[in-house]
Amino acid sequence: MSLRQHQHPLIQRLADRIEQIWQSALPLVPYTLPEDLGYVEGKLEGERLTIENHCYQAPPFRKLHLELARVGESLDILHCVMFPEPRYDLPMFGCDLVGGRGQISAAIVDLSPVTGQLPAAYISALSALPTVTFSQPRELPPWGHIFSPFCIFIRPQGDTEEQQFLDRIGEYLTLHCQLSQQAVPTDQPEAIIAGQRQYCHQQQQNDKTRRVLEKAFGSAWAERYMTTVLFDSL
Ligand code: BLA
Repeated sequence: MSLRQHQHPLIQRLADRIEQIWQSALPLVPYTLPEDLGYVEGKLEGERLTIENHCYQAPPFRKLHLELARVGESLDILHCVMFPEPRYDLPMFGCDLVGGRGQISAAIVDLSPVTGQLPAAYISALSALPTVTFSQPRELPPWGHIFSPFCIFIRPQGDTEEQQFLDRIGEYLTLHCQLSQQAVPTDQPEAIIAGQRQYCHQQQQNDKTRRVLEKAFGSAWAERYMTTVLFDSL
């Protein structure tokens, strides 16, 4: 039984959209996660947490990760990160949708640079997208200085904004798949490796994610999951 069919409709649609764009733009091959971490269920003091991972590889990405999660009967999560190979100075595509019972409370998408600034081709392509405005922007947490000026972090209001957010993610992702295919490798990956490490280190400071995982699986498991599956650095 697929978790997706039971999740918030925006999460289902976004998961479908991400996979559809990946399949049409990239030559995907399966990526094997540590064996016990593909599909996991946990229950300690809190509610049951179910996690379903979809993981691939395709040049020039070392890992494409789409994760669907459900806490209890009501909290639904979509998490997606694309990790470029370290020889490519490409941004990290990341998005996270958190919500349930009809309302998405957090919707974030970004193409985050790892060596200071986004490549010029990304800046011009992102700047050329038509402007969209959302009525309830949210403030980034202190660890969020890793995100680019193109980061969108909102609480979407109503069907129109949900659709606009979905479309904007599709645009970021399509553009990223296209531009990544033209990227030229460097023979000096040190700065890129350091940048990806910093990105992952900052994401690991997200206490809201950590707390959900700790409540269901305990703190050692949460630490291992955050550092090997969600944000593994090189
Ligand atoms: C917020 N992430 C959250 C929240 C929860 C989770 C419960 C709080 C929702 C809210 O404030 O309305 C939980 N997210 C999870 C869990 C997983 C997950 C359990 O992915 C995985 C199993 N988070 C990411 C990525 C980004 C991200 C890739 O995983 C961005 C590219 C961002 N999530 C992010 C941010 C917040 C958030 C910025 C708000 C944090 C805050 O307000 O402190």
